[in-house]
Amino acid sequence: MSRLRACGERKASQAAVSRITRSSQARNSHPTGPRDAEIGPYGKQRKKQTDAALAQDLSQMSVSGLDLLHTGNGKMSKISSDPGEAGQPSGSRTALITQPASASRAASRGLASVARLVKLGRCKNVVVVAGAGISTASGIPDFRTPGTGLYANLERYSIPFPEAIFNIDYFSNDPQPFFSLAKELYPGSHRPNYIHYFIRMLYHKGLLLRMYTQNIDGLEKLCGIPDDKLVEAHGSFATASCHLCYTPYPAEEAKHAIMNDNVPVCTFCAATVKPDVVFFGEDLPEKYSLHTKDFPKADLLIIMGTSLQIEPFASLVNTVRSTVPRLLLNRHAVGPFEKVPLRRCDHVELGDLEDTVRRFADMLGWNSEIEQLMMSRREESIPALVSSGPAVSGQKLCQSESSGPGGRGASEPHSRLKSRPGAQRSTDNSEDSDSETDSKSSASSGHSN
Ligand code: CNA
Repeated sequence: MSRLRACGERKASQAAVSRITRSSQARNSHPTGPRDAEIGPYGKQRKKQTDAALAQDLSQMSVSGLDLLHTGNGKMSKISSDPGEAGQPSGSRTALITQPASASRAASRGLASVARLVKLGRCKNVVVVAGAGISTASGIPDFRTPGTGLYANLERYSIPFPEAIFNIDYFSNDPQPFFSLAKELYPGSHRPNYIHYFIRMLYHKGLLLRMYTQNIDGLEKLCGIPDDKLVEAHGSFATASCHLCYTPYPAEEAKHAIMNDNVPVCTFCAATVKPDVVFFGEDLPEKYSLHTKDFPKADLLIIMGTSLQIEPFASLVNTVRSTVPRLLLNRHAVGPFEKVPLRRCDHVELGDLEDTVRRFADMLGWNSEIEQLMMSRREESIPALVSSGPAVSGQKLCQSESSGPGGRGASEPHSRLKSRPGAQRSTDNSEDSDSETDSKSSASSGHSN
């Protein structure tokens, strides 16, 4: 059955699920949905408080991080229109540096409140929403951090505007900028850090309902978060396919081609193959639709290391129930956390993510367990997160404008490479292995929900 036809059938059988396409547009910072309509002044709608500790926690929530959200003139900062600064309220850096001890204490109380809720056993369905900021401690630059982010260092990719690197039309015309970036991001050369292992510990404790990541570096899987607990919303390098007709292509061969400055070419239509990383305008993986079940079920939402600038991912954070605590751990306030006053159950802890997560783990009493886990994993080799078999067909709901020449008959793919001038095709692919097996087996000691 051709992949396109298969997509059509899936579509028909999922009539209620609309296509979900990645958008390069910054999110609307106003939370949407019925939840907001219910929010009243602080304390007014507090219900079902069953113990004094919880009541105290909730009363502290509304003040967490507030001092950090104001600029010197007491007004809320605006998001800069400069893509390099997007998501960073002006003045927030100064506010962070000069914050009085009381502000710091208020923010830490927020973290402590959430830790207390976890310890009280009130958070058993934790959803984590993450972005590139969780991997900067592993040495992978994010997009938007001024100075170090990829958007500030684009000269080496020779692209006219930052988003071009993930623009499918641009890729169609010239895949080289993305392939240069892919060479840096391909799983295999970076290790998960303390933050990844903290999330893995949530899983190990039986508390992780699901992690939704925008990252494509594969470090979540590498640290042992099992596949069924992970939604890689912007795809991954684990599979590859033709960017025009979506014929699957062996991911391992695509990697070898790209790493050796060759262009992997579709055996069916001769268009360029790309790893199944979701570009702007492309559909998100089918698994993303799990959010419709997960977010209403969540009892704690932790948002880490993301500027919440990319839709539809950014809006996910607005789909938990209004009574559910949302904890933002980031260098600066983003998305709905830029609004003052904060929602009643919102907490913001600003600063370096690894420091914050270490403090959080300390409060939970998990630190030594996490360190031990990291030590044990460090002794293992890093598997490459590229499957050795052919790419899995039907990974996506259905890609947009699927009109590639001859896309209706995905035959068994064979490798065929279009060499760039002066580049040699490498044939040695023996070091790649399937990581999914690894992460599943390594995580098997944990509890699954
Ligand atoms: P982004 O827009 O670059 O935002 C990252 C956020 O994390 C910013 O708000 C930073 O301030 C914050 N941050 C970075 N480092 C730290 C730190 N050490 N401590 C605290 N906060 C920190 O990236 P998003 O994830 O929001 O954007 C989504 C894009 C980025 C996705 O489509 C990814 O594919 C893409 N991306 C992924 C990777 C990766 O896989 N590691 C790397 C670069 C870009």
